[in-house]
Amino acid sequence: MVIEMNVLRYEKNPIITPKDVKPLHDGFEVIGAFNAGVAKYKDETLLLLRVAERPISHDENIILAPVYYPREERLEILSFDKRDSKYNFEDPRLIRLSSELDRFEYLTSLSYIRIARSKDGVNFTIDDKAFLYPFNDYQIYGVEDARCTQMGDTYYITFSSVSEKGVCDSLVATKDFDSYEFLGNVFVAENKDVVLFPEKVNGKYYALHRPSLKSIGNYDIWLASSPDLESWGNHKHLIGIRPENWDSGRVGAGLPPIKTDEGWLVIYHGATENHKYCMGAALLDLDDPSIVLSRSIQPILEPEAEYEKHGFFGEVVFGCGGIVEGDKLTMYYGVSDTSMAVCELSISEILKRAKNEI
Ligand code: MAN
Repeated sequence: MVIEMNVLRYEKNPIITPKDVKPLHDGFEVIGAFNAGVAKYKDETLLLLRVAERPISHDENIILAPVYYPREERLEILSFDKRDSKYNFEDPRLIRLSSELDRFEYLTSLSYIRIARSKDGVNFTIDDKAFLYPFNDYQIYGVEDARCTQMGDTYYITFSSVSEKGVCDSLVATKDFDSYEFLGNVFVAENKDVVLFPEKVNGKYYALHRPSLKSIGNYDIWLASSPDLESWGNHKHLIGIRPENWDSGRVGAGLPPIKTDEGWLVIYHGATENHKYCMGAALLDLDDPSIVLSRSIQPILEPEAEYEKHGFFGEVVFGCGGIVEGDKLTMYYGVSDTSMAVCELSISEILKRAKNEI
């Protein structure tokens, strides 16, 4: 018997919407403030928002694509005619060649990471400037989907860097959420959803990552370890897609793994082939995270509320971080590639679901 999970969605949801964010670029509109990494810093909750800005098109037949060249600090706006059959514009996020629908040529928005700060975890003030704005050649189409893992007084932030070279994963470290140190592109393209464990296991750092395979294999979660956070190896396949399930199309790590008495609790996203995104849970062995102890058959969160079902790209809940206090997980999650929402869940209940006891 499947018992409903107790998911307490906040009444104020969505807590941050594009309207709350002032565009950084003249002639642009903010179309998304979503998929935020989360940090507890001093007495504040910080959301590392993915802000997506799009050049405003004044002609309904014209689709624009922004590209930013950091070396020259130059923003270029490319223009495409919707009637040009060489291109396909069906997915609002992308511009694709009609002859190659399994890849994209350009994105219709430029994403960067901007910080929202709050003392109560619900009412946020958004910084006037970007925290992470494209700063190298691997990021000319933007930086996306930050995850933040605290170790001591240092916060490590992983994110996707997008360019014509592919989507790779980059790492920066900060102690003050003002400046940061770039530690490199830690996972080669094409890869997404890199999430660091909050402590070493048997003397090594660990990360979950998601290669996006093209010739054979699926969009599955892998595990890697590192002596120094910069060079990663010992890759192991960890959590695969499950045909006919809510995670049949792709899976990817969500929040930094949570240490519990029963194991590392991994809260990940899974999507169907039709791009409906839910969140689910798996449990890894504390001493050897390459051992999957169990995995939820049912999701822990799925798109149900209006703001989760409708938006720029609907039917998406996408959690990248949360705050744990005792048994309570306050999970912040992107909704419909548009806004941020928050809910409270019980860790012990998630563990039960991960073990398929509820
Ligand atoms: C996917 C989506 C987009 C994202 C691109 C590049 O198509 O997640 O939102 O911009 O990949 O990462």
